[in-house]
Amino acid sequence: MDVEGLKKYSALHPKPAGLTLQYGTAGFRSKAQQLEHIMFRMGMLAVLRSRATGATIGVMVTASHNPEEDNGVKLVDPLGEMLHPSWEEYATQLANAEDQELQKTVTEICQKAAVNQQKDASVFIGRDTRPSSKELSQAVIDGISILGGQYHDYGLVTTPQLHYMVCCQNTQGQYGEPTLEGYYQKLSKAFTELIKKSLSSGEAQRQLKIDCANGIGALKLAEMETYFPKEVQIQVYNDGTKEKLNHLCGADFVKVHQKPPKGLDMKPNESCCSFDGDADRIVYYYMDTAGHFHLIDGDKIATLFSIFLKELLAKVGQTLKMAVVQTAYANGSSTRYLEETVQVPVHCVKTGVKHLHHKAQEFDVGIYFEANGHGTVLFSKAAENTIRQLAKEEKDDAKREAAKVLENMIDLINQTVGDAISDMLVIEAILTLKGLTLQQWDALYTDFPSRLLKVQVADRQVIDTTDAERRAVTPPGLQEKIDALVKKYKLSRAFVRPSGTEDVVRVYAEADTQENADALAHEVSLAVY
Ligand code: 16G
Ligand code: ZN
Repeated sequence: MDVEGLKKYSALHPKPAGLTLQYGTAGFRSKAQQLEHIMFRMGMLAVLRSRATGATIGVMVTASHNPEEDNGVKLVDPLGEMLHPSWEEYATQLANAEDQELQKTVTEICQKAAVNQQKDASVFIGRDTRPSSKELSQAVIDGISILGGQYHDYGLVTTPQLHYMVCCQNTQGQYGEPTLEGYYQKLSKAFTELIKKSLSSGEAQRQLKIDCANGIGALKLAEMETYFPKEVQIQVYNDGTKEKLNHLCGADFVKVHQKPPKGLDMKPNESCCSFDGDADRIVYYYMDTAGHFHLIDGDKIATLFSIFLKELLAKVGQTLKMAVVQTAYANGSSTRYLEETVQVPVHCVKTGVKHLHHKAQEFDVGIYFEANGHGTVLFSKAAENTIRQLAKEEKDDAKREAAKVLENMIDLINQTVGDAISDMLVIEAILTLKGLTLQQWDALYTDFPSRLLKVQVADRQVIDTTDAERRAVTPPGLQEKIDALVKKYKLSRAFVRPSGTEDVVRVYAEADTQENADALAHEVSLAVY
């Protein structure tokens, strides 16, 4: 290790004394001014992780749907997954070491994680459109360089694009080319293959209005224009040329406020969707003729995917195990519909993409979505091989055709992480192939009335949960109080959990009417104090 160089560079990216931050569900997130040292150190950590795994590691500079003034950073593991939990601890340790302890901390991590400091290291970097992102990614580069790592800076990319690049690189091109062109070509080819039959039968062009949250999604959709399937006519709104990132728009805003974003004029029954600030989430919506707003969230996207994939799997006649993974926030009506009507097993896990992704890996076809619109589908290697072989060799026409559709779905879906652009194309393809309107999709089931509140408490960590965050084990007595409140209402449930990204406790309630859901959430929030 170049000790003098490390001293010099860490002085350029000094840690504010006493500041401690934690690598949480979404990596590090904070006000951008507080993150220089974090970025420098995460560049270093990526080098160590690369040496430990012998693979390329990703570093993404973004704070997703958070305000423009914030920023954040996440590491991407070799196959495009989130950083392994065992390394989150090292990330936190390195982030919080005082400047003079930096070298010692790196040595300690290398010992604990058996990192050979002599090995080569390679890191891919990406960033979102925040004004602070460029400079912060420069600090990441400094961190990589000081430990002797190689890097490739992709500059402005969506979070899922960076995940894709890392996966392509580490699978020697099996997943695709690690370039933006490779990504656009892979998606547009699979999409066109999927819908070409419907088009020859005279299907009209699809129209879609997209709110890009004034973020990276707009840039990437513009870049994709030459590749973009002509079958879908898109109109981009909130492209970042006029307004601030995520301000009164984007997937998170639309989901939380259950209303259309600013800057998108919506006529009755027009199809619309919103990306979030780094384009890893998507929600759909429309306004009916009476002017009522209808949100189609991650739960309904998971339902659409499930129906479609289940039908195809039945057609190819293979016993492939399919399941849906949700979190406690999934609307109870979606869970019931999936289990009873679609008849697919549903599993509930803790909030955070890594938990959903991990669980979905247990199945041949694992569909996961958070209600907030982050999700994707994972196909096991065995399932993928079977499907590709059937698509090529199966004698029975109907079976072979179904296998081909599945094969194109595999190529269209970004299996590394939720991806707004890819999910949008999957949705548009399914709606086209099934001849469904947004209204028909929305009508599959009706959400139970629900309410999500946040409560400020002295110390949110006193609340500990179990059963995928659906029950509180501490403080003593809290769960009993919630149980008693839930009993007062029909068709109700409620839970509390400490947020992993804000200093608040979240309270969620469902009940038979909106008034009751509101009342239950309110009463539970009083029990939390
Ligand atoms: C992060 C998670 C998201 C989760 C949210 C919950 C990732 C990439 N993102 O944004 O999946 O829904 O946190 O936030 O895992 P909360 O803990 O504050 O409720
Ligand atoms: Zn995001």
